[in-house]
Amino acid sequence: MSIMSINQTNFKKLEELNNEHVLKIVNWAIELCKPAKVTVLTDSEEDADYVRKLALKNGKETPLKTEGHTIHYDGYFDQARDKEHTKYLVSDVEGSGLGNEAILRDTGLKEMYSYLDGSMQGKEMLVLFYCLGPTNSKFSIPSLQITDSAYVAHSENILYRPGFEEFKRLNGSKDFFYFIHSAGRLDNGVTVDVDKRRIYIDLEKNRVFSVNNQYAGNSVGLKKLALRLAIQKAAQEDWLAEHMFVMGINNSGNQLTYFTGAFPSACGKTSTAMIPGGVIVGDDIAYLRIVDDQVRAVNVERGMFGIIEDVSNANDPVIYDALTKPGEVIFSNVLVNDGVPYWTGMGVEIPKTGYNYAGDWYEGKKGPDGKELPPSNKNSRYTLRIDELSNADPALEDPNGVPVSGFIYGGRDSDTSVPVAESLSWEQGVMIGACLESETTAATLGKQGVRKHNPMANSDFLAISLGTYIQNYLDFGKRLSNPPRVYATNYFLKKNGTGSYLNEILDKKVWIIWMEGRVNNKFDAIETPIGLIPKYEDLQQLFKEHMQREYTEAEYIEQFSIRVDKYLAKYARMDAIFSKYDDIPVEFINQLHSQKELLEKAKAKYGAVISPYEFL
Ligand code: SPV
Ligand code: MN
Repeated sequence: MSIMSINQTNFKKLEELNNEHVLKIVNWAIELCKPAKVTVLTDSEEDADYVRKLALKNGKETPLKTEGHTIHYDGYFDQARDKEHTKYLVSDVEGSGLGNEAILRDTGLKEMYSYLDGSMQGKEMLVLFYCLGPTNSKFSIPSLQITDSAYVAHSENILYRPGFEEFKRLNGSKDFFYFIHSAGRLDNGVTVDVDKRRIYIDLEKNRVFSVNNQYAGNSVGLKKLALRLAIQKAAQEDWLAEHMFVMGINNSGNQLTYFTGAFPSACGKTSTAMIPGGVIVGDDIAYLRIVDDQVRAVNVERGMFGIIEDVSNANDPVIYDALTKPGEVIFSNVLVNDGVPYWTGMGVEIPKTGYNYAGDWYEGKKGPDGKELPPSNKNSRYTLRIDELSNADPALEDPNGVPVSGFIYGGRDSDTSVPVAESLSWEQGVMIGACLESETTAATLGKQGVRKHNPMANSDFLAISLGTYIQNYLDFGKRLSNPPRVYATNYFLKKNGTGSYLNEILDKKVWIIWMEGRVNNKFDAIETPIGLIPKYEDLQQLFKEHMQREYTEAEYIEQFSIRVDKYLAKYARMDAIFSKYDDIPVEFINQLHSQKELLEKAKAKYGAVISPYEFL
């Protein structure tokens, strides 16, 4: 089959785009994947409905009781991103600076083509057009997705803006990303050959191939696969592509103050974006550019692919409401009983039987590894449009993005970092982001409490060397007369480092409001070696006003004392890590060393643990 054999209606749609590159790619994909049928989708509601129905017809999704809700299952062994088989195709493996994530381009392409060859036999190929970022915006990147999965297409219809009209605006140019995905051979709707799951990123041609998988983090081209391509593009064009939420809050009366935030997974990223009293622009990926000497950000997406575990009416009322009322929602890998979805931590009683990602389920059932199967997978998720949420910010669709006043970096750290601090400079801020670490939790395999280094929470997606990435960040700030403030947060401090948490879940609201006040010149701060920290009186008043709670001076001292020895140990770890790379900017290394010096000096003067009052 070739493009010549697709029917008139579909061919006409492609012709409308007036783009020979698109035609070539589609033709080539058809010849390689050999589908039985090809369908081209435009931005019309009719085409969106075609995809919804197709996902139901071919069993990729099943309707649930509530109107608009469906359930999708990924294979038992296909429940998360496959880091091991996600590789960059490069011509010079050694010189790429990408370590063992890079493989030789020719070798990778040969293997990929062998898996894609005939992968769509007997299946329908969907050709879809999207826009990464708001339409008609200089931030945005048109993207073409070719897939044989109606679930992937349906997810992307929810998560991204339609892009057929964007492709027309391209005027025949090849400045777009493209993604080719096949779920491969299926049994009962589930990928059979997961051992041949491969995700190959072709940095030379701004395209990604993904085969033999269904989990959205592997299959949905526009999410983390596009982020990798965007990181490379951003570094070439002097902007930033970040694994960041975008949110706004107004506590000073005039207008919203916006923050972007990067947190490794399971560190409170979505809940920070969803802080009560704030508005959400995005929860996962942002593009940031300098416009008129100001940083502006757009959400690359218009939907959320969020972790569902522990979403309850008590903890996340806004999301919980969207998940329980009629509206377009895809649930994945949760328990279903009688057409109703259930997940761990939802705050209602979970039935003892049903169907989940491992098939028929009953309480106590064991999985292939001999361990008891939970009702829902740890990484089970919901997919919905942000405008279904009552706190959605209409600025989501602003082609000029929103102005960013501060960047937030947050990790899971039981014994070192204070709950919130503002960096003394952009350069120190970049260092704080690049030194982000997070402790592993029971949620991930392996030992608990091990610190993992995750620069800017972006390390899984760095398509360029760490040194180039850091240099791009430093340069970004230098081009601004007033770079954004940078904040470090830590919601996970424990009593004496091992006991109970020192903060309550919602205390993060106070830290965000403090940041908003700092940006709007409402609060003074105390200068310490690790940055500017809040004054007790300000926090006491904020806790009273927003948490209806007395925040004691003893709590303050415990939380905001500078644990110098712990910080020094952290920076010793960082020294060891960064010295393994050969292209880390000298300016960055100097920053790291002067941070250590500041800490050593403070230690000599005040001791290993320093009360905030010493710095007053
Ligand atoms: C993440 O893991 O950071 C996600 C979900 O946002 S995934 O699509 O798997 O990347
Ligand atoms: Mn993410």
